[in-house]
Amino acid sequence: MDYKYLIVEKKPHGILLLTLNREKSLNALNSEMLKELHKFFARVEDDVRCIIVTGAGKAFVAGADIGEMANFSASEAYDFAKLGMDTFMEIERCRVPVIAAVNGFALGGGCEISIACDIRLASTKAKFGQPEVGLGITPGFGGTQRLSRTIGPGYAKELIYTAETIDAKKALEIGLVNSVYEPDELIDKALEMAEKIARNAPKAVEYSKQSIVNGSQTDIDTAMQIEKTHFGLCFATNDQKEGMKAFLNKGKTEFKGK
Ligand code: CO8
Repeated sequence: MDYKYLIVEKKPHGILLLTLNREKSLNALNSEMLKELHKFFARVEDDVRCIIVTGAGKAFVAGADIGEMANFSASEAYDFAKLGMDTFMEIERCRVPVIAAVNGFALGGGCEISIACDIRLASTKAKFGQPEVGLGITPGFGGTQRLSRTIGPGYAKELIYTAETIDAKKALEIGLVNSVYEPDELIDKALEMAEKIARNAPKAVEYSKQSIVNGSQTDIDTAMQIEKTHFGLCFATNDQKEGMKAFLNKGKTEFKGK
């Protein structure tokens, strides 16, 4: 499939490297790019095991496109927020883990897309922030909800109310990113992590993701029920049988995803 703003590279072990590519505007998200992203995440093929998202040039994503938003009516703004939210929900609910390799500015919608991903790795050049209130708007692509759930309400409120930008070191300190790497190491480190994920039983990884994502949005009893259901479903897979047999025979297995 051809995209105007997305570069999709197939890497070994079922890994896709997705580069957001609107470099002249620091990969700012316009409607067209959001629609492409929605399409991409809604159609992840069966042989894919992990997706890495990064940005072309010096930015990851410098936010939603301010030029496009500037003259929105309230209803156009609502529709744009809905498009962004639906798109990021596709990422959050994507069958396979999604790693954000944050290479530079991740501001506003850029920070929001990173927190819709499962894991964030950052380059030392990454900068995070929710500058919206400085533009007279609120975060609108899920930031008020996902940021609190990722780093807790205290830091989320500080970032959103002050509109301040933080560097990668501070992002690591507050748990917004898992690790920080030199810029030229970032993609290799993300690929390394993706390969580790890809070597494990695909259905077990998928069910784990569903348990974490769906369980975090409900009460503890329902969440435990979700985990039990997924745990049980693993025992209907061949990979569970082969994986445990290989352990007991002190061997190894190549998981098939079935
Ligand atoms: N939208 C549109 N264009 C942008 C954006 C953006 N978010 N960010 C950068 N650009 C453009 C610049 O206008 C510039 O274009 P040109 O070359 O034509 O003048 C080009 O990218 C390069 O940018 P700069 O020259 O400004 O580069 P600097 O290195 O000097 O600065 C910054 C980089 C600090 C990232 C700066 O560009 C900046 O502050 N950008 C805006 C960041 C921002 O405020 N982002 C939040 C936007 S609001 C948002 O994301 C809300 C999400 C929810 C929306 C819900 C809708 C209802």
